[in-house]
Amino acid sequence: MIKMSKIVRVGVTFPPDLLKDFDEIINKMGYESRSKAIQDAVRLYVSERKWLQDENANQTGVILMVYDHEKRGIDSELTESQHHHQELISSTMHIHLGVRDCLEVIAVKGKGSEIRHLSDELATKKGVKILKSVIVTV
Ligand code: NI
Repeated sequence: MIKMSKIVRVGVTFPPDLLKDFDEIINKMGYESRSKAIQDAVRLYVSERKWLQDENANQTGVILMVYDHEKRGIDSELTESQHHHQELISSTMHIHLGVRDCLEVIAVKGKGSEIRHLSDELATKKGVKILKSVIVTV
């Protein structure tokens, strides 16, 4: 019986500019092989999108947001939302950025649909300027 190789070779085409940018970045990062860098990039892509497909599965990640703490009522609204979803939240880190802006990093663990619900609830509050959810599915 012939043993199947664990590595599959594929041919991919790239627009030259994209490949140039990619190579510049991975060289600065210190990648020795383009294949390893492409594998990592694809793994990240899959990981970022997998949770969108399977919202019932347990997921882990962080919600990262920047908000203006001088917006009236925002601090208590954000705290209230987080208390409401305390079963999802493992930890919250708060960093004061400048005079008005705050960065909050919320570590979450739970059903994908519930993480999305919390993420949407926070993102739509007045005063929240940036919100990103990073879910890691390995
Ligand atoms: Ni702050």
